Amino acid sequence: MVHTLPQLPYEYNALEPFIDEQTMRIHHTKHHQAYVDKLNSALQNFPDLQKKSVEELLTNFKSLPKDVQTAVQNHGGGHLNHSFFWQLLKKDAGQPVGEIADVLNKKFKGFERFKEKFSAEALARFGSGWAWLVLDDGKLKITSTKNQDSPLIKGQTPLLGIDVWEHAYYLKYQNRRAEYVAAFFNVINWGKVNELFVKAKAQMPVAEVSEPVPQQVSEVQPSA
Ligand code: MN3
Repeated sequence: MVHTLPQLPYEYNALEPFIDEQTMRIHHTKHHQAYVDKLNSALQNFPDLQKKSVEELLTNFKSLPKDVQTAVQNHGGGHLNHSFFWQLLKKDAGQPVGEIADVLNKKFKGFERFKEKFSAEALARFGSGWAWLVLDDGKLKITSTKNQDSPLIKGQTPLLGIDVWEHAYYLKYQNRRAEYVAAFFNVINWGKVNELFVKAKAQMPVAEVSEPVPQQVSEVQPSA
């Protein structure tokens, strides 16, 4: 497949004043587009790999030919991370909703504590990278990655992520990453985060995020 730049589900100015229009426009049409183009070019000599989605490429990263691994890690990761990031942002976003709200409260002893820990992770990531909320072996975890490394490479399922490359905030916030991270909390699409959580939870044996269920036979019962 030829990888393409996904459209944003909102206007470039939708996230003002928290993330400015110019940053969104350049981030999407220049930075994200460059990851897409470089991924396509890296896969030119690998017809088998061209059939795979970027999720498949990253999930099976270790089985890829050595000479394409770095390109997939950087540009495949860049393409996937940004595609993910755009969906997680929303105009007029509110507080966490649904199951993820309960689980964050329980796990981090309140949403404010979660916010502190997630922000601290985003500030501690030295240089370029991302901070994440992931499901790792059924457990919620706050973590970060360098450059464009995707949590998928480590077998983790991302639920929320913040791009802390300077290109994501420099025009408006310059060196003030902490202000950008604080602003990010005004534009998180918690409905989407919850949807990802519910989907990921259904696909894995969950140790921590739900009470143990003796036998999950009820899952296969028809609903009507
Ligand atoms: Mn970026």
